[in-house]
Amino acid sequence: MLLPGAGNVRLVPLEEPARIARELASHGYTADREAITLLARAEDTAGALALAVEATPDGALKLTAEDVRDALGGIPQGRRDPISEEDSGSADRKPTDNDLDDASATNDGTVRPGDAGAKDPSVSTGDGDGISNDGAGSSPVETKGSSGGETRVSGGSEPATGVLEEQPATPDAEATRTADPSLRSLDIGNDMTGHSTGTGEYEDFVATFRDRYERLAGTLRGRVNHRNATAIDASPGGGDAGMIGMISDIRSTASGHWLIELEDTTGVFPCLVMKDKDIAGLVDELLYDEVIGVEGTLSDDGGILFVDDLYFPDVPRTYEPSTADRHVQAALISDVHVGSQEFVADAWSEFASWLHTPEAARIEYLLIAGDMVEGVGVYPDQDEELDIVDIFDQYRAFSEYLKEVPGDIEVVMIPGNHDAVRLAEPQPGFDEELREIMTAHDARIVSNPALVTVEGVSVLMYHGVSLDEVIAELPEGKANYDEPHRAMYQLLKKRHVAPQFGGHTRLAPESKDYLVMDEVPDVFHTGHVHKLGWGKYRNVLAVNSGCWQAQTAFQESVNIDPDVGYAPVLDLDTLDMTVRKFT
Ligand code: D5M
Ligand code: FE
Ligand code: ZN
Repeated sequence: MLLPGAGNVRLVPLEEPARIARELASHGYTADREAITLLARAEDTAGALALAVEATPDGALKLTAEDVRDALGGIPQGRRDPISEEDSGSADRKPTDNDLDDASATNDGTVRPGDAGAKDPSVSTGDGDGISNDGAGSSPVETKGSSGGETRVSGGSEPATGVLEEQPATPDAEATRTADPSLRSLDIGNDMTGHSTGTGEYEDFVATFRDRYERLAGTLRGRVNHRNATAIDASPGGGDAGMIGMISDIRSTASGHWLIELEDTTGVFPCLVMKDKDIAGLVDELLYDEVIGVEGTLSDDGGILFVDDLYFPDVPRTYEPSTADRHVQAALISDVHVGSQEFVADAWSEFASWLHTPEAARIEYLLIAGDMVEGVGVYPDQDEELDIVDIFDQYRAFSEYLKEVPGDIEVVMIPGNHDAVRLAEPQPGFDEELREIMTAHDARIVSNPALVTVEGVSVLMYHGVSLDEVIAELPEGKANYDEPHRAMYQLLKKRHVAPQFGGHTRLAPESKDYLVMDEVPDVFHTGHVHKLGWGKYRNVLAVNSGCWQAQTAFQESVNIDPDVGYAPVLDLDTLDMTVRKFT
């Protein structure tokens, strides 16, 4: 199969790179895309492969383009084409006759690598930096990609119906995969791996919640005219009052108003939201243990605060996300579930193959938001659907699949609820034994959640177990499985990835609450609910990334229809999203 839209340009068949990658994987290697491209284009691929493997230094895990060139030496590279010339365009390559021809035909070496927007005017390049709505009302319809093409959404605002643009799968013919590691930057923040302090004692939880309160209250202090619970309690009735607190209880009164108990470090104070107030419409999105601010008036006896205004820590309306200063992309995926009978290996391999094509040349980062494997004993009767029953074997198999991904892509992984780390959040990154199994890619293995800054763009990666809870607790219109990004908006508003304690989401006590969003992320990336959905909340891109596991028996029983085999690709320089479907 040729790449669609390749025209008269001869490209490597899509299957070829993955086949080579698998072959190399069977020898224990992962490989740079450039190395694989060179092998694929060698006249005798099999022979070149064998030579390259032989020539690779003992103990090396990664086959580089340099290794391949060294191994191939004088072997003529008869199947090269202009794109491959650019593909192999590292400065220190050994030129061949073909190289020279191609160089003169296509590229003087000064052209800025391909810009999809420039190639195809129908593609939005994300010029709109406008502030999108706050997630209420207009919901995006862009929750489905299309088979065999890509779906683009502009980087500006949360799109209304019809803003989707279906893209023919035109290769970015100018793309030069520079893959220059010196241009890359990847920083990890909020990684609690190796820093767990909690012993599970009651006092530890107190410390965690105090820390949560202090930090989230900090985001509200400037906006809310507040006093602490004890001070309000001591004041005479009447007059204005405001408080910042953690919600310890919410209940409706006999007359249909809402009584919210707010707790701070000094005590608890009852606040009443009258049912006829506008803000009463916000009560149904409140969760226990989130931090909010209120302002209003005290009752005559001073015993209750009548709420007029309610504040969330929230994302500032004027928030301006950072962008990369070069055209580089990250693929955002999750929920691979290797080891499950429903893991869709074909879709995965098609995705991995595609990553080797020029179209994907800009993808230099792969972020995986948890559930690498299916795990064991995660849900009742799960074992009946296991393809691989041993957890370590599952990670071994996952590692093999990961080897199909180009070796020059930086991989970042956080765990999910199916992974072999503690279930309570924050979850530390994989332990040594699992890292040992997954060494092939030298992936960055960090905690769930973690703040991953890629070329200046901060991506909050969180697996997403709390999304089930948000969806269960909030009305359908504010959070549902078909629009998982809307549930994510709620977490952004609360500036916390898993506010509610004691429910579905298990929380671990730590001296610091790692689940607080101290900083507003530029991108919020989750998975878990196995649905694809994305949109912008006050300029923050929320992406829930679908899965690689077909519907399980349980999901069928509760009507969860998973979005399988989608790869959302983020332009780091514009924060535009492209979604590609693999089946
Ligand atoms: O969960 C994928 C989605 O399906 C997530 O929304 C939870 C839900 N799910 C799946 N299996 C179960 C069972 N057995 N009970 C409750 N909810 C379930 P993931 O954890 O990624 O498999
Ligand atoms: Fe999952
Ligand atoms: Zn999950």
